[in-house]
Amino acid sequence: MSDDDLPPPSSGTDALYPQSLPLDAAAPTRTETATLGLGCFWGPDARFGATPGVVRTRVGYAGGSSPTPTYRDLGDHTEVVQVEYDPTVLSYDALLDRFWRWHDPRARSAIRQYDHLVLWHDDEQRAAVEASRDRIESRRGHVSTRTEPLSGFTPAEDYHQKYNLRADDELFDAISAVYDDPTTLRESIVAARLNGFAAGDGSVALLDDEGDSYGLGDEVLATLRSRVE
Ligand code: MHO
Repeated sequence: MSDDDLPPPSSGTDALYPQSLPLDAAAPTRTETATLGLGCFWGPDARFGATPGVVRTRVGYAGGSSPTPTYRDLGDHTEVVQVEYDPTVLSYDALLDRFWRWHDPRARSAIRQYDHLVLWHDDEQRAAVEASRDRIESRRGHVSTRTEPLSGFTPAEDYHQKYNLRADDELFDAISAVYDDPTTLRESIVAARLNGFAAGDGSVALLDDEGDSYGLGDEVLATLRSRVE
């Protein structure tokens, strides 16, 4: 199962991937993609962004049938985060494990916009989703989380992408100086990590492990450290 087998996302992800920063230039060529809804998409965008093995994140709308969802006119869609990951570092099962831990599967959202849902991309993901759901159900009782096939993904407006990073003037200015195009920023691995650190989801271990490959200099590294210490 690789992204080569998948239909392209409905729009907006065909731009060239960013290359200027070392971690982006060293991106794995083979990635897989998961699409998950965990309520407001700002939070999970940051948490997955700070997860080792996650390559790219983007937030958007999925799980409904209306043709052109926007934040103001969502139709029957739900806020989701799309997580592109390196399967040699992080498995789909490990991602699912986080998904189930990061929400209460028995709690149903009052509005569809914030439903908990996992949208499988193929039969292999479907089997993993159903097995994990059955495990949880047998231990904890009825699961309200929606489990469905993916049938399209519309990227959200630029101002929702890497939302926590956008609120962090110092980090946002540093990466915007390198990637001034919003689509390039959205697809940057470094931006995904910075978004995680901006939200407080980074860690000293992650910084020690890969901070030098962000390529943004010592001052930014010191700022990242201050966001987690
Ligand atoms: N409007 C809510 C959630 C935004 S989320 C992108 C808030 O201000 O927290 O739905």
